[in-house]
Amino acid sequence: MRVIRYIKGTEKQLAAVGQDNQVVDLPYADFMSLVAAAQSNNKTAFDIIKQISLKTAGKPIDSLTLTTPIDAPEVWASGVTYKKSKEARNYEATQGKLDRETFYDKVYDAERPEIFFKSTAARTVGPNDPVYLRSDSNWQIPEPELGLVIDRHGNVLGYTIGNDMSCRDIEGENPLYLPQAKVWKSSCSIGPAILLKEAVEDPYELQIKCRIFRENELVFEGSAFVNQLKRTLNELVQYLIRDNSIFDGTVLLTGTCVVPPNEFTLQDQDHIEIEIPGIGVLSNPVKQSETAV
Ligand code: DO4
Ligand code: MG
Repeated sequence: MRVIRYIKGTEKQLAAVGQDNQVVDLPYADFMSLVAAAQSNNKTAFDIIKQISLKTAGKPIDSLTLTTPIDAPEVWASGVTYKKSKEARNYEATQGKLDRETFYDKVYDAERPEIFFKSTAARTVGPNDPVYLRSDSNWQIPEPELGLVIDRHGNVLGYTIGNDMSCRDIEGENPLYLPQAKVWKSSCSIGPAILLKEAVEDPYELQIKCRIFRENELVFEGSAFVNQLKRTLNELVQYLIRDNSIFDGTVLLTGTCVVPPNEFTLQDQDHIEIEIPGIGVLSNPVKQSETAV
């Protein structure tokens, strides 16, 4: 069972999507209101949706204009949680020489994970919105990641897809540039749905796929499973919430495990698709930012 939002007139309408891709409107302002209503009745969001869906006829999801499933007040991200990411970061940091131990080797093995601030609601885009390229980077990639939707206590409420757009040259020049390599206008995309926690038997079995198209040709395709993660999802959440103020509906991205080849960089008008079967396909065109440097 998934939760989406779509554009209805001038509003964002919360809705549930069943296995048959039929959409039923939900009488709640947003995802956290649904969760709060469920909790005040000692139920889960899954129970409430099941009741409503049984009584209501659905409409096909393809007929709707989807938007972010939640206005996540903050998006945080985890780094170097997969071997593939460690290898890619080492390539950036050593200019391909791979001749020394780096901070990335150390953080991959350390007890404390890398957790960084990624985005705010205003910088985060949803399905079919453009993600932007920085004007001062020549080496940019999407980072397809599993996103955890959590409440203020760190309880996982559901799973979504995130794109942690990244500038490999800026981070590779100096890791202290990480905020600029990670955060700019429309550098984060989430959606298209929240797969309810109760609907997922084992999140480590989820598969993450990424496809990049240029002039309608497939120029990159890759996939991996969440079970390749070096750490547990709970460990990442526990480090995020430790001594921190976290807000209901925060999204924690869990790191990338699919990295395009080192010679690849995104271009204006490319098209990115990130798919997690069970959640859907997060599809975004790529747009060059117009700021001159
Ligand atoms: O230190 C860089 C961040 C790495 C990252 O975003 C990832 O592994 O997904
Ligand atoms: Mg990342």
